[in-house]
Amino acid sequence: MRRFRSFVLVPLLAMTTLVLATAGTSSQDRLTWWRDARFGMFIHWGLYSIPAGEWKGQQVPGIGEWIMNRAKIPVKEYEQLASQFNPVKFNADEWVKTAQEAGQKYMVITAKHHDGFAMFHSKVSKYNVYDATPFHRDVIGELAAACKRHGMPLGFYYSQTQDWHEKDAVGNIWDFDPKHANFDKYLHEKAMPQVRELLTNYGPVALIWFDTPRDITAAQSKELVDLVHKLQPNCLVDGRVGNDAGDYRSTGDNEIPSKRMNYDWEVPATLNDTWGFKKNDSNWKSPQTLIRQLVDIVSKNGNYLLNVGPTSEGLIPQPSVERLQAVGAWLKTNGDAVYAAKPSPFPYEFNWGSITTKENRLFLNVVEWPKDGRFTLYGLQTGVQRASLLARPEDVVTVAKDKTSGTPPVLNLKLPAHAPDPNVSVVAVDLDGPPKANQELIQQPDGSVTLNGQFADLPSGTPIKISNRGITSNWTDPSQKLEWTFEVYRPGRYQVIARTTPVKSAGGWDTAQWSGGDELQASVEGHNVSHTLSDEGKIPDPRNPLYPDVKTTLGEVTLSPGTKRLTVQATKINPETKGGIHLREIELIPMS
Ligand code: JFZ
Repeated sequence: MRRFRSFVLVPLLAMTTLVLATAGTSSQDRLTWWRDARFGMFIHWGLYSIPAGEWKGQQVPGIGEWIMNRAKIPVKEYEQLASQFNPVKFNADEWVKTAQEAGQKYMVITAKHHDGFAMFHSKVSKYNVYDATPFHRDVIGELAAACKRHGMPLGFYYSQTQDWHEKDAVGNIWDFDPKHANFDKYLHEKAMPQVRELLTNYGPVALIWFDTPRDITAAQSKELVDLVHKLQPNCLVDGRVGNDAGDYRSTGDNEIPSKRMNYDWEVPATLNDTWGFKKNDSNWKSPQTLIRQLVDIVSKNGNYLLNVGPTSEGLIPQPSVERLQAVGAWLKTNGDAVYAAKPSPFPYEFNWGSITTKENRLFLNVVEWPKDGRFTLYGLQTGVQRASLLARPEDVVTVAKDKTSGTPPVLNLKLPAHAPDPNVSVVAVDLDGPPKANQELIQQPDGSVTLNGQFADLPSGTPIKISNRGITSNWTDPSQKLEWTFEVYRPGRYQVIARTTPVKSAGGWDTAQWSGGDELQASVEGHNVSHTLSDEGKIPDPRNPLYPDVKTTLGEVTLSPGTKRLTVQATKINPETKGGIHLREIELIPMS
């Protein structure tokens, strides 16, 4: 009887536990640690670190891990790289320490990228780092062990649809005929079995980071999510599993939205212009840009997954290490403004920096320190008790909160003449209660008004699309228009500036092109100004140095105080403009 009981009871208990665990683990539960973490390390490492952007003596444009695709390298040639992969300087503990010193609270490494090569000892395919290389070690296993030793949550990137080594997967159209591909076969015979290996053999997994959900059905995305949560109920799934099936949303690469998002999201970002190591890519972002991006992302309710691309020797490039150390040093002093911080009470961006919050505290993450120390914020509704510098709490910050007639609530701070930090200085503002702010678009203290596409009113049924950064696309019909409502407090003459963006031309991987030649008309308070979109120069977006805007002055208008409605319409559209007009923002800049 006892044997019978244990024979029946034990599996029943296990199943019940599993069902309860799965049933009890909601997306919200899984996300708690991830929301607090705010900042993670992405690692792109594989065979592509050997060519490092060069193939047969030629530089291959674009991101390094795509070299097999960009150079159309046949599988038989590319897989020879495995015999050269011997990263003897790889030290997993060093990598974890680098992430910790940077203040990164989780790590995500490529377990299998689009090239199909597994960085773990897979029984599903011999095309892996343990079986196919002289290195003969399990990279994922060693990193998982090091992460366990140092208490670092570890996730795995897995390319679930693109696999250029397999005829039934997506992406390799130079060796295989896509018409004969059986994706479901690939999904069930390689992708899902390998995901199962990752979730079975390496202990607790924090996150499975799927990517490029091309040609994957909602049912297939759900199969992947169910597999993950059945094996490890607490494991997160990112947004690129496809079909909105993830625990959070993933933006495009290096794509920081232009407004606060009321959902969980993460931006994968590069330190230079590539994910996988490229020997000739030294376009490193500055520490100020990285810290500015971090606080900007948190101010909009996002996570920052910042990438390193180790070399074929197994080393994280020194310029990457140095920049990560600078971010980590900043976080040691100012981390309270980031970790477990919540987004800004304002839905829009500020030119001077970004706002993050925590309970009854507002953090002004100031990049552009005011010359005379005078800082003004419009629209904060919650009462202010005091303000101080996170880096120098002993410094005096005086506070004056006015309600000057005709303006929103005004917070005036008198800050020390010199910023405490060369990159981003944090002013902690203690409030009477949870931070609340005006939500409408308003003129800023410097007199400017920024009308980003994310805040535009689109007529119902318009074909125009707006990206996360506010960029219009599919604007090819002159009858279409965008409109904004905003508050003006200061009468006067204003320049009307159109900020349009270059876009990746069809086919050319990284050749972002700008054609112009269209004519835009802006109408506000009875004034119409119009001009042909002509390149008056690039305006670097400090939040996204990879994506400068192109400036065109449409004209000048006179505005009186009050609520305004501005309409933009294209009076002429250049047929050469691929995908229509790519407007990102309209800016009103005071002339005086
Ligand atoms: C993908 C990969 O192709 C790339 O190699 C890298 O791993 C990156 C993190 O992810 O690239 C993408 C995927 C999605 C978008 C852009 C680039 N997107 O949604 O715009």
